Amino acid sequence: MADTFSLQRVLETFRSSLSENKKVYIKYYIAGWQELVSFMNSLGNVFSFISKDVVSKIQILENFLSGENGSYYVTIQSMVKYELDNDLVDLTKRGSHPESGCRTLLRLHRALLWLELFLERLRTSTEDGKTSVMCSDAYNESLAQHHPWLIRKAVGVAFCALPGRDTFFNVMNAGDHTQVVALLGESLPLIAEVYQITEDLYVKNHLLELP
Ligand code: 1PW
Repeated sequence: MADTFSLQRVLETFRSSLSENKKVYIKYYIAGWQELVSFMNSLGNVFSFISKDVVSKIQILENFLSGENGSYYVTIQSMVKYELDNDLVDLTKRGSHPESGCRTLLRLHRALLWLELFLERLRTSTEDGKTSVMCSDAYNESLAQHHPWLIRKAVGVAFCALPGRDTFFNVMNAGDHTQVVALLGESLPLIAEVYQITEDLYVKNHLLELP
């Protein structure tokens, strides 16, 4: 991971996460999140409680991937099959498998919808658009319904500290505004596809409400 964030790299990583036969590679999925974490960190301390949680989720998945059963964790599809076949998932309440790969990835998956909605708003925003509003609208439409009141409040405070649209575009390191917008237009369908494949898999296996 390089020091400076680049939107291009995030998108390339998510692109690499999709195999030809529509499997999602966990290695690249979490690498994409790692890039986003470096981005959040560059936005200041107010985001550190958000990035800390994402970092710990990335770490859990990385540990599975590099552990003795790592070969089952290569794709999201193989992980779901392996964990379900071997009763490694707490399905209704947290018990002996509180940090399964399935429930951990579900948290990132829900956050990915937020990201998708937010980037879509940013892409179609006009010069006077406020990033804090785009962020919180996207949040309220997605992740917020999975968060308790206290977290929603804290996330709301963090959003208020977001830099303006211009700074945001610059931090993304992807050229001028037109280029950023073009890059977003090209890549959002990709993030949406990764999201949808995961969503379908989780629906099919009744995993969307994992505790
Ligand atoms: C500026 C663009 C950045 C996009 C990053 C999106 C990341 C959103 C993560 C929000 C995390 C808020 C604090 C943590 C909350 C956890 O309780 C929650 N985690 C997530 C990722 O939603 C649920 O995890 P848990 O408590 O069930 O282990």
